[in-house]
Amino acid sequence: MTQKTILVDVIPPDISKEEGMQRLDELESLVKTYGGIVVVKVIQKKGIPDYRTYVGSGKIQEVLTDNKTLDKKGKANLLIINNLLKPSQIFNLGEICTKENIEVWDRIDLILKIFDKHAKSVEAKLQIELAAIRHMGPRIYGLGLELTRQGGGIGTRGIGETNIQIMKRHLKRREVKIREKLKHYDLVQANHRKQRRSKDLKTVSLVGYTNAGKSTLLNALTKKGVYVADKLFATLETTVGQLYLPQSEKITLLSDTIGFIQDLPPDLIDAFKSTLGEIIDADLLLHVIDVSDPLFESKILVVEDILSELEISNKPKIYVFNKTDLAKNINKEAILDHYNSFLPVFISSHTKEGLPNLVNQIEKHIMADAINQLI
Ligand SMILES: Nc1nc2c(ncn2[C@@H]2O[C@H](COP(=O)(O)OP(=O)(O)OP(=O)(O)O)[C@@H](O)[C@H]2O)c(=O)[nH]1
Ligand SMILES: [Mg+2]
Repeated sequence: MTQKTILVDVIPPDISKEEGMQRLDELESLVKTYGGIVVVKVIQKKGIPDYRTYVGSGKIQEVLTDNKTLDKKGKANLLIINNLLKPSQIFNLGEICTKENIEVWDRIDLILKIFDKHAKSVEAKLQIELAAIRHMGPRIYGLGLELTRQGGGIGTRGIGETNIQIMKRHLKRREVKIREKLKHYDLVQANHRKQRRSKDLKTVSLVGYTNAGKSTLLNALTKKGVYVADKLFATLETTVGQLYLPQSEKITLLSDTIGFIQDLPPDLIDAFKSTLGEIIDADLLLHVIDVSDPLFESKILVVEDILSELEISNKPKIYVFNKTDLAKNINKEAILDHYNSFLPVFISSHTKEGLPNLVNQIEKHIMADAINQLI
């Protein structure tokens, strides 16, 4: 069944209406990637989110009442809040919305559902399951709290708590098992990387916000035919291609992996460490930026925050401003000036403009690195 979705975003009062709409547009793209349809979009400006239901309860009632007036075809069956909610807030909202046959997800639920739907490798599936346990687990523990608070009769409370204890133990055991399995993949990949190092192969990793054009760039620079789409999270796995460096006549490896997005909790990033291993071990990062996106500056900061989370913010990197064919009115001088320390280059992965210069910059870096290691 197609999910007909109501989107709600709670934003601080100082965020402009325009930025608010752009946040909702991103959420809508995520819903489309998942295969759902958006029927209503709501923004609530609120300094502090509601303690019980995150969105103010008046607002929720208003949304539900409006939904009732729609005909059967248009009625929503899913409500997504564009934020990270506390377990009790999801529980309370769920209590209100199930009466109207509407399910409630937060932003991370949606991202996890997309990953789950699109992941193919066993490794990616394990990482997603781990992330889901880390994200959903506290809801079950939180539910324990809810039941204790609400439980009238001693008997019912006892039963509720016992079930929750069983569930909690089950999830803990599953988490340990998944982590063990993932360790095996970590080892296999670490061995691959060791072998490459012994062959003196350097690795360059593409990083960036989702949809920036990382996979398109990988395809333009190597013979890999990676899946490219105007969707968020088109890539969920790591691909490594070979890049020929013409001056030194050497090969370097270029890897592409999952993109980043704002509001990813550290637990989720941690679950994906196995896929992100390639980035963590890379000799050089190419931070790919969609320069035609009006929000590109704030997206650069989101990516930098995640790199810090992964403890690799100090790795050598080149800022690659992509999609110049779509961004005719940008002020290149100002960008060059502002991001000067990250050796900014402008490219279009579509028209291939700027690619020789990018390869040149990569080669300079790799060769300088090799010379440094000799000294
Ligand atoms: N016009 C134009 N479109 C581009 C360019 N580079 C990529 N695109 C388009 O941007 C969209 C996203 O490209 P991808 O390469 O899938 O982006 P990605 O960064 O790998 O995205 P995820 O894997 O989802 O994180 C696709 O529709 C591409 O065709 C470019 O230089 N110019
Ligand atoms: Mg991709």
